[in-house]
Amino acid sequence: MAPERETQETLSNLLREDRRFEPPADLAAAANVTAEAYEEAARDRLGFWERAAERLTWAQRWDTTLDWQPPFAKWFVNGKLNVAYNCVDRHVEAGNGDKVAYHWEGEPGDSRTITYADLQKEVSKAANALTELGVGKGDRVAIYMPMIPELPVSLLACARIGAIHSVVFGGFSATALRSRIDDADAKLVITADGGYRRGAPSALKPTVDEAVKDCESVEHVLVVRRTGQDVEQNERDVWWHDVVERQSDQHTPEPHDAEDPLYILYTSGTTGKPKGILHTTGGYLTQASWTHHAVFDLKPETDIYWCTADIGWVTGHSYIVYGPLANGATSVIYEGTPDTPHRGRFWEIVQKYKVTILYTAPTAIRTFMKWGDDIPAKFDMSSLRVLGSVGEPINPEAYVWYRQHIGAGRTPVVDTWWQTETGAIMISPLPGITAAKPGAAMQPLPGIVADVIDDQAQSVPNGGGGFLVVREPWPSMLRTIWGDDQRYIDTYWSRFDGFYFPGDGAKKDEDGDLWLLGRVDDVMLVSGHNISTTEVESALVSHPKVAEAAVVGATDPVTTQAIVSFVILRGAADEGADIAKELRDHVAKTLGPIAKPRQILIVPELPKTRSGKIMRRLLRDVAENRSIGDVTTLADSSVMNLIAEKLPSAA
Ligand code: 6R9
Repeated sequence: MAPERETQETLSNLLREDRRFEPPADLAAAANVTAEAYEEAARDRLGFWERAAERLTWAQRWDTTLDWQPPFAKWFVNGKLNVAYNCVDRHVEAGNGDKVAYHWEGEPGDSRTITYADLQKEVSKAANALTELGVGKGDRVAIYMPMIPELPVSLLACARIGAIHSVVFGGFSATALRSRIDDADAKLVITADGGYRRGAPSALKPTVDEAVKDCESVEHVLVVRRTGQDVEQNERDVWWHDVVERQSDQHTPEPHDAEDPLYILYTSGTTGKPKGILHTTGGYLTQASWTHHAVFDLKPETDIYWCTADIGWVTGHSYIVYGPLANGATSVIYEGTPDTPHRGRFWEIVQKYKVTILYTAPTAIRTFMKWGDDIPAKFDMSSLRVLGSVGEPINPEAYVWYRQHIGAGRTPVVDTWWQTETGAIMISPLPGITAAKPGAAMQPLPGIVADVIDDQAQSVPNGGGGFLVVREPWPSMLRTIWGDDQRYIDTYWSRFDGFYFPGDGAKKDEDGDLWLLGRVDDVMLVSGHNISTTEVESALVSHPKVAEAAVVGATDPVTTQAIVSFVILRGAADEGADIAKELRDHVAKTLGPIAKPRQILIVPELPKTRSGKIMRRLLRDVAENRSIGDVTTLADSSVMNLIAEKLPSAA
């Protein structure tokens, strides 16, 4: 047997999952999108995206739908539209000015209700202020803010005047912020004195002060007062309440070209300098809004939608700001953490606003599992009708727990695969159509052509595993890496000629449905078998005592790599003397002896990026007794010490 074949079979034969969840009949009967959408898109892919684009309001219709000079795409060529007009003004003009755009919930318990008419005024004032500060079309604006209403207002104000925003997550250091300001040559930084996190004000302004020191491109720093903390007043600083509040609340949005840049968002990747992912106007908004309408079955008149991500990540850009607003949705925005002031905070918010659609991440779901079933059980969450997941592969056990304990066993769960680079959801079940399998992203959305290929770039048969690729351009695809076309080509389009390679492994099951297996860099090689970290982690999480698990391959003289697992136990679970043996045997029984971990370490926390993804690279350093590498993208750097302390008790 050739090694590649063996690889595929190993990948495909590990985890077996037979559970299926049919869509609820009432949801299916009234769904926004029916199975015909797949046929329609298969017959005429570009026509399908044209109809999706027609959901938006264009000042001038495009003349060519797609201009594809691989790997550079232009969508809706010569079309003109204004993103802020589409997200705000057109809803007011349609008579929906009194409709709530955002129910904003501050961490300390303060709240604000912002209607579409309010948003139109706020965005207009902010757009006028940006103009007064000398920001014009094509200029870059760095935004470093807590999750307060002025954050989406800032994005929309930039979009309105055609300035390019670059949001930097509020947890990043001054060095990280500075390198992003420099790379984009930003003219303005918008920030706040601070935000609330874990029950206390957390300062942001000092980080900005440090970042912009001696930085020539930045002309002004616009500061929102949120916490009332003391801030240093520098020459370039201006207060939001001085400059924005006195502006006129009238502003005429100019149409921009469909291919004018909308934003840059930096993604760190695994190594090297952060990549400034560039998104443009018409195609991005088309796919962000269509996917939000389709994947969440959004009914703008009745739904209350809540995406728990931070706007600092792409999920917040596409599914808190642009998608939902383009669709006229009513959304919830929450400023703080899920455990402040108590571990039921999310469920209290669901109950308070009668949230119907909830979109969160596997890392959060596994944390809630760890905290215990009794917490969500205390709240009335009968309003929920669709649940979503994004950010990492969702382990089948976490999926089933989410459906059961948050969705009362009624709600479909959509596992949505996509990236900063893809701009919008690419692979996902559709809640009124798909009989979903826990842990599977299922099928590419209508209009998306994705596949799993082997290292010879051949499509793998059902039952096979390999590399996920996208075969055709899509409207919300990144256009390039800011200022570095060559890196764009090298990173995404060079591994397989003519295909976009996102860097993820995947398998096709016997029905041809897709299962994401994590980053290909994380795949382990054990005695000649490729084993995915995701599958071993899912096997561990399927044990009743386990809340979370991270698995890495550590160099081993006999087996090339050996599986080392880091495990967090569930709240009430008792370690017991033989827990390591119990878990090793459980993995062997679930996946087969080849996947049995050499070592199981019980740890209190796992190292995660600030967006909640497990950093296996650091765990590999631990497993191979190396000094620990670069921890600057880690959310909490003390975690590595907690893990190191656990090493002597290694099983
Ligand atoms: C939206 C977002 C992208 C990477 C991606 C993949 C992982 C995201 C996933 C998933 C399995 C899912 N990922 N969603 N893996 N199933 N449903 O997270 O963007 O921060 O750029 O990360 O996240 O590895 O390549 P981004």
